Amino acid sequence: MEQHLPLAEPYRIKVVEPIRMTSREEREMLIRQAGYNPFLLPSEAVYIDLLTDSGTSAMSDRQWAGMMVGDEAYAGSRNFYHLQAVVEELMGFKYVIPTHQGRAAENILFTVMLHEGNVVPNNMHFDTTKAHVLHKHGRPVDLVIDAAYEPGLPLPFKGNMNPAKLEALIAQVGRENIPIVMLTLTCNSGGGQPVSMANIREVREVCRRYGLPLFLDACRFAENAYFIKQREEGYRDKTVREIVKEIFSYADGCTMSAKKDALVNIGGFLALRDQDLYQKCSVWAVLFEGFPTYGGLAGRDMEAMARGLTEVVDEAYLASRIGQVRYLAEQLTAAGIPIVQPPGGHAVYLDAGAFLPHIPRDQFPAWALTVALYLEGGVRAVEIGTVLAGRNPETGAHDYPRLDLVRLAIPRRVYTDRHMDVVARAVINIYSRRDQIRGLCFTYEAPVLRHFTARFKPVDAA
Ligand code: P70
Repeated sequence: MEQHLPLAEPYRIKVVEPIRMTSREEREMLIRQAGYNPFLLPSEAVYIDLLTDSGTSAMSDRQWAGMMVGDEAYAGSRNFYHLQAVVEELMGFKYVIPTHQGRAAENILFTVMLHEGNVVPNNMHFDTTKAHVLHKHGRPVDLVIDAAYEPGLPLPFKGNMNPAKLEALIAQVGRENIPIVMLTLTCNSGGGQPVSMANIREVREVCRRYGLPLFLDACRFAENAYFIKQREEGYRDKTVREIVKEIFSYADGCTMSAKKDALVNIGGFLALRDQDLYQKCSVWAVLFEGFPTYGGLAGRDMEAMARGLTEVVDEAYLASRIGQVRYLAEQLTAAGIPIVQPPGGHAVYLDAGAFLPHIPRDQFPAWALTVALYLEGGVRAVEIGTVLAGRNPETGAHDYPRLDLVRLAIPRRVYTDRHMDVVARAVINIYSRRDQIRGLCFTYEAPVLRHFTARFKPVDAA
């Protein structure tokens, strides 16, 4: 019988960057020298780098061409106006402040909106957002649905906020102590899981009743919109652009790390609906980032960002992007490997607790899995588990997170499905001899953000 043609990447490759597979012996030496910390490996020691999907995208020829028409004026660069027009058309926000990356937009927004003792609800805070709330002496609260903490449960929108939890929090702390409500699209800390349109609407409705502004952490908005089109009743026949427009119509503004769904290597922005708030934010933008029409970026970077934002909502691109993540996930699932189900938009998350049940949590099973993966296939992944979570500042004990995960984040338009085959095989190989993987202990641990600089040794090593 005749078969459908498979769907291949909707682009061809014009420029290549050589990468090299090292030998097992080299990797053993390299990871030992790096103190068993993948963050400390030189990138050239890595064959397939799945540390992050942030800033690692391949730009298109159109974006590179845009870099050549950068207007590097200090004020009023044409690329800024282009970016502003694209953001307004796509998201409906009139005011845009470019920033050097996502966390800089968070810094500006929280400086204006947050006061000591305030509480910020979010489906799940990403680390930088959490750190910024804490830095302003606020309290970040995660209100995601409980299913988000059950890795095996394949629900379509595990990034949803529980609106009843939001109402309860408002009743408990008082609306005057909540300056903004946030939703992170997609929910990175929960496995790259999308938020449904119905949920965004529900949360919006609670916010409206209490007069609270709703902000989106929009890093992966296009991936979230694509999931809505695929999974939510009533959206199949809408375009991704229409879905994106509707998503943002419920929000008062957004912070954006353009390093994800704007397909650039550096950049971000803060987008706002309200002129007053924009004026307040621009004051801090000048202090932290630069004049509000460049915000810490070159004109050419804003042009690449504007062009990337129009490319990312292309449905053939999104089908290939999300399809590649699913392709990797399906191979792992077929081999019985425990992953967060369903796979996310930008990454597959291995459930290290279930993968390595023989390693006690204080010997960092998820971290040990990242080391094993590097040794096996030269693949660099990131631990989203106990090491990342840090210590409880009061007791000094590990602040055990609910899940010990390893994230395989897939850069956009960078690797082929053949690279995914290598990753899948590496994971499957180590799974077949998982009982031989040993835990780790610290030889150096920094007091804050310990994961970046920590050094380890295998537990039974001298
Ligand atoms: C990632 C990176 C960044 C991020 C995010 C959300 C939902 C804001 C930001 C900040 C960070 C990372 C993590 C581990 C290893 C390397 C890098 N996420 N909100 O990979 O944006 O970085 O531009 O300031 O995911 O998830 P920015």
